[in-house]
Amino acid sequence: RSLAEECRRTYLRTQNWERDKLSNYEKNKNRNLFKFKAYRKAADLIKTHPTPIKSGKQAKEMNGIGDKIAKKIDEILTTGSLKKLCEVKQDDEANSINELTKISGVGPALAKKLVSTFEDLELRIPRAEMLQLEELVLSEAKKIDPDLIATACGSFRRGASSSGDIDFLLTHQTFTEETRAREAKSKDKKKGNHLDQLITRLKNCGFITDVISHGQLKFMGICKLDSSQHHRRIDFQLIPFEQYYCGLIHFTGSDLFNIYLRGEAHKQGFILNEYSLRPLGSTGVPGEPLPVTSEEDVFDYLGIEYKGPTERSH
Ligand code: DCP
Ligand code: MG
Ligand code: MN
Repeated sequence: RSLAEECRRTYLRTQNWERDKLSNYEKNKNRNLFKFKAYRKAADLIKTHPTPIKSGKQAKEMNGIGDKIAKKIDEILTTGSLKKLCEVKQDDEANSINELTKISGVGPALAKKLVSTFEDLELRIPRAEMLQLEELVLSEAKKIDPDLIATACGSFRRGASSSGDIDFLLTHQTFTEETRAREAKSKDKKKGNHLDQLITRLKNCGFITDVISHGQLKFMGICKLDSSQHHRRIDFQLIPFEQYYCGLIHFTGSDLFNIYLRGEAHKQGFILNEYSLRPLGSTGVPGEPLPVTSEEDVFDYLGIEYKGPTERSH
């Protein structure tokens, strides 16, 4: 491609970007699809018009350009700029929303929510509120099935006086790795697994306010205890029963404790991760996962004195 062609393309790209500014602003920040379409249509009409537009009045003769846009065209033609466009460019909130919508899976509604709750999500959660959050989730889990196992992990489980978010792990004696694999293949997802059922309940009671992502085994979202409280980040993971206690150790942390414990495992000829504890063969190839039905089991295999969650903060 010639340099001239590159310049032309770059010019068109920036022109398009400017052209989309007002329409994207209406779409993403104000959720006003009517204005979004109106601006986009007007911009297209002017761009494809065979001769340059000389006045708002002339533009108004075209189908799709009304009074308000005609006025803006006059403003641009007489002053060389547009006040509203300058304001939009300086609107940090609108710019943040626009940037977030570039992430796949993040639409304008979620982007707007994330920006409006950003200050909330920066705040730490006092332990007293964590205890209430835990109680609410556990009571909903119990209503689905009294045998559903749910544990609030992370810094909360280590006894921290405040936490950055809520990390919940879920399992059931009947939810094995085999069940998980079968469910992943099955097309019948109508009823939903225990994770789906719990999320549905927590949405229905108004606790979960937003979804960031929701997969077969992992949910990430935003919750709120009641109107007097802040929005909080909450994660759920559904874990096959055989892997639950290795998962519990992993998601209880701290991250530094995990590094320490994995290092110890290595020294003893094992490999420990968030799913399993496996012996390493003489060639360094991991064997089958060892049966683990409690956190203590892991420490026992390693010949290390058991450390409770509150002793794992560093
Ligand atoms: N974890 C880990 N390594 C990472 C990230 C996480 O081992 N890089 C594990 C240990 C953490 C747990 O997952 O304790 C939960 O992750 P969080 O980021 O939620 O960390 P905490 O709950 O410990 O702290 P916070 O209070 O900030 O949420
Ligand atoms: Mg956490
Ligand atoms: Mn977390």
